[in-house]
Amino acid sequence: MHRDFSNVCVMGLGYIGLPTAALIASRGLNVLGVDIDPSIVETVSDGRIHITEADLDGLVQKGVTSKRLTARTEPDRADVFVITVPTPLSGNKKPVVDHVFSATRLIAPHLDRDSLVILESTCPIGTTEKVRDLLAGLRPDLHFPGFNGNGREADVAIAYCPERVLPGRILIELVQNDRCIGGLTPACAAKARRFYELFVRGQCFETHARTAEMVKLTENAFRDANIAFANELSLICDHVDVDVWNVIELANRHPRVNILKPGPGVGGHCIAVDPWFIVDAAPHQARLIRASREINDGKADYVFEQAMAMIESYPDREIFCLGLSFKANVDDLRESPALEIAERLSDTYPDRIKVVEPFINELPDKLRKSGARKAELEEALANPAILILLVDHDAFRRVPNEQRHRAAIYDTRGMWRGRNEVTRAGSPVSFESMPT
Ligand code: SAJ
Repeated sequence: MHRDFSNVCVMGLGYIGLPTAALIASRGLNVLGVDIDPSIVETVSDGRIHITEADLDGLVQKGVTSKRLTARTEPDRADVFVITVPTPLSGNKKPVVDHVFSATRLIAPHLDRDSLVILESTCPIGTTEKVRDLLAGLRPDLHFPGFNGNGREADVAIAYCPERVLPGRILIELVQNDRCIGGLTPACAAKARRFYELFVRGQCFETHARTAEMVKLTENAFRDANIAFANELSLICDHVDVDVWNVIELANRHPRVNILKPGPGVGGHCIAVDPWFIVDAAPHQARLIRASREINDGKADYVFEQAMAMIESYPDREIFCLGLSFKANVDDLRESPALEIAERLSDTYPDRIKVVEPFINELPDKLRKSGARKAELEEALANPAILILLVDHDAFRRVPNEQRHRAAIYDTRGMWRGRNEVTRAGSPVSFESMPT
């Protein structure tokens, strides 16, 4: 069954590429992981990992030891090429697809009759067709899907199959989640599906590449809009002096209401980014999607201002920011609102900000240069300090009420709502006057 797909080349060994490569290798296929960064290639070749993700270290080590997983800076001949490279946003909120096209150029010389090319990176609508056009230009000796081949079957199959795994649960979700398989032609989709069925237990749904591209963007824009609702609600509740957490808890008892959690904003390389791809493609139509992005980005500004107000009311206290990552229990700082808020506070109060972040060893340069210092949780709890809780890491959740009741707390995640505390998503509250 593996014959068509026995050699797989995964282009990009990041948060998606590396777990995907290791998982495929664990199913008995030979996987070459390719990354342009030699330090990543060296780390993976040693059987180690450069990111934090549950159970990934063991799987990579096993893959490398069994020689099923190798890593290099250049691709080689393979039956399947899976492109999992980043597609960031430019400063003016336009998708940057350059990495996809350079990965495409790199694989072009290694394509053969019967090769399968799969694009997994989040992309603007039409990118899979552009990948095909680029390959067709580079390999005039091969026939590509959707080009006039005078009735001849395409030599190379091309499909768009977006990843949809949640950081922190990547290995579980790579196997369990349903997949959307978008072929440039039905034959491409059918072939890509056979490949995914080697390691996916969820259902695989075949569709057109353009539809699959839109599905991926839709999923993240949907979540962004839902979080924007919660964030806007938190501002409204602060304004009318009502506890938003209580409102959400009670509203969610309605059988058809399920409000997400407000926070300091939305981060990560997906939800904070992908909706802009839709806005870029349809600026006049994507009004709610744009507004959601603006509401979620604006929440970080609001939290920064509220934190400043709290710091001004406790001028003599030490200030601790709890958490920097974009969400709980990960080490990923990309687009993190917590990082942005900590940086802005440290710029405003140089040499005064201490940061507790159990998932990283060193503070990012910008924070260090403004005099911020890394601290342990115990230090933050030792004396009555200002605690600005930015990330809902489990380590923070476990702090008992009696260890924090003397602190001035700004709980942006609604995590420390206890018997003795009134916490808001927006305004700072709490504290030393609370009974023990
Ligand atoms: N957040 C809130 N309130 C909530 C839920 C999340 O403020 O109620 C914040 C988080 O703190 C974080 C951000 O939103 O800053 C995004 O976190 P997330 O856990 O919602 O999503 P990601 O970015 O880790 O992963 C998303 C997922 N997409 C959806 O749930 C629709 C994942 O399935 C995708 O594979 C991933 O994006 C991706 O790679 O596109």
